[in-house]
Amino acid sequence: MAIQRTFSIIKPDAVAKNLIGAIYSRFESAGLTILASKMIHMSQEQAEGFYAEHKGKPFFDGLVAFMTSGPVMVQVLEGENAVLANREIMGSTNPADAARGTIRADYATEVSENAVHGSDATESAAREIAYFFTDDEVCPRTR
Ligand code: DAT
Ligand code: MG
Repeated sequence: MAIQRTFSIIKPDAVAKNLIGAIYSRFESAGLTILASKMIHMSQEQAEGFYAEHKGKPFFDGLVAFMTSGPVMVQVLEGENAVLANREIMGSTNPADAARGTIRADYATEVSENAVHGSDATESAAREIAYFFTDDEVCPRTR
């Protein structure tokens, strides 16, 4: 195992439900350290670019509409095996399939509005972090 960084979004549904603090608490309790964080309201172009891998799928337009429907929190998380660790605490894409106690099981009900995003690999994590953060916005712990 190694220390990794991953990229996370608290999606518009969870922000609207005032769940930012509850979800940040899940990250920290799981040993994931927040190295960067900001609230943004994504433009259509930003959301389309972020989800480019899904362009052409039947849910793409709805996904972009949802992700631009309200503000989101974007963050960089760091920790042991962070990519997988974050995916584990998120739960399955469809909240109906998500394991008990995961973020999606507890805070989402629809596959189309599933509370959080998390990178699926170290390569996508690096790309996604660079998509939303400059190097000087990411603050490694010094103590
Ligand atoms: P994940 O977010 O778990 O990585 P994904 O990359 O397959 O899942 O899909 C990205 C997002 O697209 C997902 O969080 C919600 C939406 N999505 C995926 N499959 C969907 C579907 N069948 N219907 C509606 N939205 C879907
Ligand atoms: Mg994905």
